[in-house]
Amino acid sequence: MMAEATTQMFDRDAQTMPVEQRREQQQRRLQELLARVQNASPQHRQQLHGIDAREVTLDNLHELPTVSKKELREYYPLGALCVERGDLRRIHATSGTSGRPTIVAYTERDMEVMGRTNARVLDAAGAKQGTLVHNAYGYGLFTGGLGMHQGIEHLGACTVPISGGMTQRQVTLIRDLYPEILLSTPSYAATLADAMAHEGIAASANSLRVGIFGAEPWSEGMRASLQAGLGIRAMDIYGMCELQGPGVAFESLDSPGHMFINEDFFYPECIDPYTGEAVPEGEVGELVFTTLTKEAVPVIRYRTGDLASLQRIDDPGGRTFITMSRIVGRSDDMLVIRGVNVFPSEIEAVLLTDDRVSTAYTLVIDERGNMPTLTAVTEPMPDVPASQIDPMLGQLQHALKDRLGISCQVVLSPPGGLPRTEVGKAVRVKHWRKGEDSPFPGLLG
Ligand code: DLL
Repeated sequence: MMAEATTQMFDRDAQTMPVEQRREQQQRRLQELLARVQNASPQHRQQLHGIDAREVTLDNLHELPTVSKKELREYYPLGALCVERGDLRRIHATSGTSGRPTIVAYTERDMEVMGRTNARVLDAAGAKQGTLVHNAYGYGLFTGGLGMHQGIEHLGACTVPISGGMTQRQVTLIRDLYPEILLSTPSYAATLADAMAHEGIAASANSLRVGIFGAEPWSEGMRASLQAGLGIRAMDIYGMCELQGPGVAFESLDSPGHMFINEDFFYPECIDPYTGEAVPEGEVGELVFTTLTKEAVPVIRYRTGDLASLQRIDDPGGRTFITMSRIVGRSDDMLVIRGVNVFPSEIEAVLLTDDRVSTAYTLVIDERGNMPTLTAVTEPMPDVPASQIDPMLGQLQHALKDRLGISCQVVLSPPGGLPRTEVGKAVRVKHWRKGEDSPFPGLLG
């Protein structure tokens, strides 16, 4: 399967283009973009004020101001639009925690890029014309479902557009239709794995070969759990609505741990989130992207808030795109517990390397006292003997202290007692504030 995916690579010329030649293409696209958008919207006019677009190159791009989600929100709903409304073909949005959603829009060409980049993602996972793909990303305003759908159709594969939720029906359809590829958030894939185990369907007995998981943070521990629980290769996909949706970067079967960035469309930089300076290759910083060809709502130096590192690798499959690591955290997800910075994904990484606990967990930050404290609520697997529970808790707490540098209490809920993701993204962190009831009555407080 691997060799075939390599020899018959979809969009091979673009994916294997020599780096220097691609840089020229990026340079050309950057200049076209700047010339096109400079006066096309109030957002772009403000961001590019006083800048001579003809002088901007990939080498001095870092001197342009960045733009953040907060700044884009000021142009809600379509104040950053750079084309006529009549040229739009689709609108997506994210719910947004601050009340105002982020609206994104696409022209026909933007849709074509969405299809093409996601066809690359699927191809890198071994999909071909006719491959059956079970698409459990949410359909609707969220970009996941329809964005991947676009890629499946572009590749000529076949979709089961099931969306999220109704897990029982999903298990039945996977059993009856024999899809080879599963698309979903990692937390929903865990829900499906639990449901299949509950039905007595062994991991080796289902038809799935590969899962392409993203849209929320996950860890290598989760990867191992999903691979074992579903009998698949679990691959990472990264994206965000402001850039397009899914399909910004993807792993291939040959490149676990490295996601190729579709950098002919999304030009990446990695900066120190505090100073804004570029960080050296291989070091973790905040990802910043410029959408080189986007027409409807292009972004220039968009600060994603996502922390990862960039690295050029020698890809056995021949792709020449720069790669990014797994997302290690978001600058705004960082918990500061007694002065120590902690990312929820670090805690997941520790919990899920222990296969005596399930993939369901919730972190509770107890903020009722002067000093916040951290508790991880998880579940033992049903087959863990009672005599092992106490030693297991001790080992987990020890491993967490080792990794995080602060204490994290571990509390067990009865097997199956924690909420499972059904639709949307997993909510892993709960803040317990003064005057509020315990988020887990009977277990905490
Ligand atoms: O989540 C787009 C998407 C759909 C990506 C399907 C992958 C698959 P948003 O709803 O705008 O878009 O959320 C974007 O989700 O800034 C990251 O913080 C997070 N995220 C996305 N992919 C990953 C990943 C879609 N593979 C935000 N690992 C991003 C960790 C991810 N976090």
